[in-house]
Amino acid sequence: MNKLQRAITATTIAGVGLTLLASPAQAKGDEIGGVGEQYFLNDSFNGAANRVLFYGEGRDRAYVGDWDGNGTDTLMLRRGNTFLVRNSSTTGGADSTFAYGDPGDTVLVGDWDGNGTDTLAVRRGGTYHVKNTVSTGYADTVFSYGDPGDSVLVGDWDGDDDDTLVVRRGGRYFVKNDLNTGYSETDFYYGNPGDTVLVGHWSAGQKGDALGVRRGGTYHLRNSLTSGPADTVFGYGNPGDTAFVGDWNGDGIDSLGVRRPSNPGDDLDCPDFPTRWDAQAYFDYYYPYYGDVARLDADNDRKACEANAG
Ligand SMILES: [Ca+2]
Ligand SMILES: [Ca+2]
Ligand SMILES: [Ca+2]
Ligand SMILES: [Ca+2]
Repeated sequence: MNKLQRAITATTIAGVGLTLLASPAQAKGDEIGGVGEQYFLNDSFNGAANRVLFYGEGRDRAYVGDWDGNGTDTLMLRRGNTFLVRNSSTTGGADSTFAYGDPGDTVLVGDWDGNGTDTLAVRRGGTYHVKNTVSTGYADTVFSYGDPGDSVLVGDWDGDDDDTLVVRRGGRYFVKNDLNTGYSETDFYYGNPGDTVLVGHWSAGQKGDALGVRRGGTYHLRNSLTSGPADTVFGYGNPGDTAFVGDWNGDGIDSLGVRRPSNPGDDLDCPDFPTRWDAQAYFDYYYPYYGDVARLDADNDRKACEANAG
């Protein structure tokens, strides 16, 4: 829709060059992605989760944000256009629910007005419908940025506390620091075009949010949108995990979490599934995390219960 402003600064940062895994976007502000009802949160940059919790169902869509403005990020689940808010990072049910947008809408999370509370924006193509309260109702702000097919990241790029958008095209990022229709203000290069990129406030001294790159189970975090090597490199979880970002303990520093199904054990056998396709769906759901946990694939060709009818 809008042509983004041409290069003002072209700065290459984070010169790590490893083989890439194909992964969905897992940035702050976007849907977490992945499956599983089990969440492993880590308040520091090491390999061990210090909070493990269960929330909702494995196929729920999930988002991270500070819904009550108390300084800590927690999960929110989505079923169609119903959102289930939880305000603590512990196992339990929703604290509140509300409806917003249409079931097929793409939803982004951000603190759009800088008041300390995260709310939703609905994306329809290159147009964004921003709402500054977590409740049912009409959008407070509507603006357009970039093209309908662009991937976007949400963050506080200039450190003034409000979140805005970056359009990502391959390894190039176009920054805008307000929610008005118009051109980008700056752009820069980061990592490789195929990288999975995370957004976060990784360190106490940094101004606003910066980026991190995920390669398999290794994370390369850079504390500013400037040239240079990663400031923090560490391993977390498994390469198949879905990773996401939040400030779980409210210390102002964002860290990681991963999402994973809980292990179902070997309770089911092929005759327990109505059709082989049901068995295959079960197999495909758990295989990335636990392998053939129910032993449905006797000949190891990743086709489950081929002898079943259907
Ligand atoms: Ca909160
Ligand atoms: Ca807000
Ligand atoms: Ca900002
Ligand atoms: Ca924190």
